[in-house]
Amino acid sequence: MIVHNVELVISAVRPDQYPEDGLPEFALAGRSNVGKSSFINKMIGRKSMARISSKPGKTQTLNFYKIEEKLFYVDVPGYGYAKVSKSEREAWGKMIERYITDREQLKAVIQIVDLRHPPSRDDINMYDFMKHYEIPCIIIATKADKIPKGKWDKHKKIVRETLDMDKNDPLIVFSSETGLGKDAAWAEIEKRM
Ligand SMILES: Nc1nc2c(ncn2[C@@H]2O[C@H](COP(=O)(O)OP(=O)(O)OP(=O)(O)O)[C@@H](O)[C@H]2O)c(=O)[nH]1
Ligand SMILES: [Mg+2]
Repeated sequence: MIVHNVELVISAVRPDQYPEDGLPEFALAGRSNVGKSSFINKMIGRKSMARISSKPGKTQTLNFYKIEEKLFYVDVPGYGYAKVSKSEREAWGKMIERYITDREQLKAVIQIVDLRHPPSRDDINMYDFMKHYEIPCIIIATKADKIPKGKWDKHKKIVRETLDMDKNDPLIVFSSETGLGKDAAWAEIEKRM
């Protein structure tokens, strides 16, 4: 998709603030600092529409980006950020859980993992959570530019095995630096709109 129009419609913390357009929504999930906001920016061809962290934990609300009046990307705060308190973590969990499990417009969760490292315990829990609620998911293994091309397949296999991925779920090697995987990711998204 070639994107001309992007609008941050709302930064929501509660369901009554979610947009009411009825457009399909695609939510980003992943560890804090893994590259969720950078993924959105690359997909829409903007340098800094979604806020990129210099510090982890930057995204605190559900940020609904409307793309071409056709879909929303929902940027979600990352999990596993060590410096948040237990009560903040619980509030985060409730907000995300409510959105993911109750939202009719949610067509898929785009789970971002770091291609360089095996998925963490939190990554595995997130994936299991989606399987439990039967939420369609697209797995993006990002920061591919940081490892040599010759190692991508090996790392991809580790991601698939560690998450114990359903063989029908797509796993796309991606880079927000180079744009690798962008067309493949759009194809998976457009299929689910
Ligand atoms: N080399 C490289 N760096 C990346 C890539 N994607 C993200 N980064 C860097 O990783 C850092 C975190 O990126 P963000 O997109 O802010 O991560 P996030 O998942 O949105 O983080 P939170 O909002 O804190 O959960 C930034 O310094 C990015 O520039 C990538 O594909 N390649
Ligand atoms: Mg972010």
